[in-house]
Amino acid sequence: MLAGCVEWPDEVAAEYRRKGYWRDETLGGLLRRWAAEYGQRTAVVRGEVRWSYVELDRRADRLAAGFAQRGIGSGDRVVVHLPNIPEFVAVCFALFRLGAVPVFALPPHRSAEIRYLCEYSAAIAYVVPESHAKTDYRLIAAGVVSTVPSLRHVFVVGDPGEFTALADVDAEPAAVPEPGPADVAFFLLSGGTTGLPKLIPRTHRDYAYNVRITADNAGLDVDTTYLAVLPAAHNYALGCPGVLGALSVGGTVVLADSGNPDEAFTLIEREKVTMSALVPPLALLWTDTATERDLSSLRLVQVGGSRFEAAPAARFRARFGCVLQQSFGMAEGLLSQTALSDSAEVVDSTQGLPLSPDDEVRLVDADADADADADADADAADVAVGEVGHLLVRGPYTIRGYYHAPEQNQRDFTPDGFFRTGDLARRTPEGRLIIEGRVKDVINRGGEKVAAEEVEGHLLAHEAVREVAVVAVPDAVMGERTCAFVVGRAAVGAAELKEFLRGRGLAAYKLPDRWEQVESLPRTAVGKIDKALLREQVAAKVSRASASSRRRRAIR
Ligand code: OOB
Repeated sequence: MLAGCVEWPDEVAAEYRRKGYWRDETLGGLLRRWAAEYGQRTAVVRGEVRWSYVELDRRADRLAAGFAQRGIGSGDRVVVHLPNIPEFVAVCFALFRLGAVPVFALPPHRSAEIRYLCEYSAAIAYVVPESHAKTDYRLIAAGVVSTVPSLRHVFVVGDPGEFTALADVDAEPAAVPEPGPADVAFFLLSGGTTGLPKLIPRTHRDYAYNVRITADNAGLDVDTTYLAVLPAAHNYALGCPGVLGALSVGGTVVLADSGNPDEAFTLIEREKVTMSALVPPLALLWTDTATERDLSSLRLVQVGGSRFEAAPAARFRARFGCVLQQSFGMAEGLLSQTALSDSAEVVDSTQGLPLSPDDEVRLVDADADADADADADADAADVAVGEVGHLLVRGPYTIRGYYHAPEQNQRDFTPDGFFRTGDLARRTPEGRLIIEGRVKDVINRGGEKVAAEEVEGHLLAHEAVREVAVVAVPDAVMGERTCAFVVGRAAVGAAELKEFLRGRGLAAYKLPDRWEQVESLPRTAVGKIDKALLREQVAAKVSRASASSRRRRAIR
């Protein structure tokens, strides 16, 4: 295993193998098997581009040979920053086959996130599109390359400018030493629990299992056409069951740029899409968008990433007449989803059951661990059925530690290996989970995670900012948005601070939606910033404002 990663204990690993969860397979090897089995069936579609399984397999081999020629091999980290295009899939499998390790950046990330990921992972290569969403990614690359010494290659899909065209990374397939099932296949980015987001090492065998159980639970088969509207670089659309799940059963993956109903509905009609996965704001948008398109092929839609309330869930089912599957998941591992056979009531109001019989889920007294102390959790009592507790988990596809993060691991994992998710949940008598909130310092902006400390750190770099606290404010569509409370040394406006954050290369979704200029920040008894109070204050303000605007509308 890669240095800096935490392994499952030997006896636990042996048990997971004995039970057949972990098999002697790698993700690169699986594609070889799928290509042999599904040959000329369509694997990947984007616009006019259609690749069969054989074609995808061949491209992965040629790319792998090309990467190998350039010195990329086993254990090397490669930051992959691609939107939903076929090259994303080919690059992933090429790297999997070499045992090189993709680090999955999300399309909206900008130079601040990319520099951090490259430095953290000591990446030797960075893969970008020429441009996407009106942004020239070669400019991001140019800025990052000049400051990250480990970066030796930049590969560009499209016109490479000063860099190397991915199209030129092409060579006759050659035998390369392949990784083993226990090796790290790729790194996902955590949404953050405390501090800056961490890298999550997922191994070939644990992720192959992740894909298998989610594909099973969603009933995928060769007739599945999966529409990827969320970034394929995110766990949800990558393998829960997502792109890899659809490929694992001989289905077809249709790659979309976004969940925009115009684009998505057109693709559903044209490609006879049977399944997709959405975050709640997109599910609301789809529900409320009238269309003449024929969407009758749609059989299953998963919704997750943030809380999907019962009322919009019921409306969604009524509108599309398809099965809805609530998904609660995390890049660190655990997945809990409703089943295809669950009643409407269960689907609308729970996040279903953890998917593996060996997912060990604990709900512990959340007050006992208010100070985020892992040792406290290990001793904390489990709450009674139906009561809300802090969700801890351990299992065959949940990591035992973040990459190179001993201090964070001390906080986020109990001594006996449970991951402290930072989520608050309760359990029904049948064991179904209902996610009730969270203790981690993260804002869940409609499924996009914003680590408060990350944004605060950037704001504190502004000379006029003395103190700052970023908290969640409730929002009807997004669930939550971000609010920054700022104590200034000098007068400084929201517009200037936003521009400042953009200038530092922060992804747009992390820019605070709302700003509150204050004289000071409230403190708790131990002197920490009282974020709970700030959240209450801004929530009350927002609700007063919306009540008075409702009154104004009523009077008119
Ligand atoms: C998914 O993964 P991440 O890593 O972006 O975010 C994980 C966190 C969870 O710890 C929880 O706080 C929140 O997102 N979350 C939900 C939720 N699903 C995720 N909160 C409430 N209700 C839900 N249904 O978001 C993710 C990964 C795989 C599948 C689905 C979602």
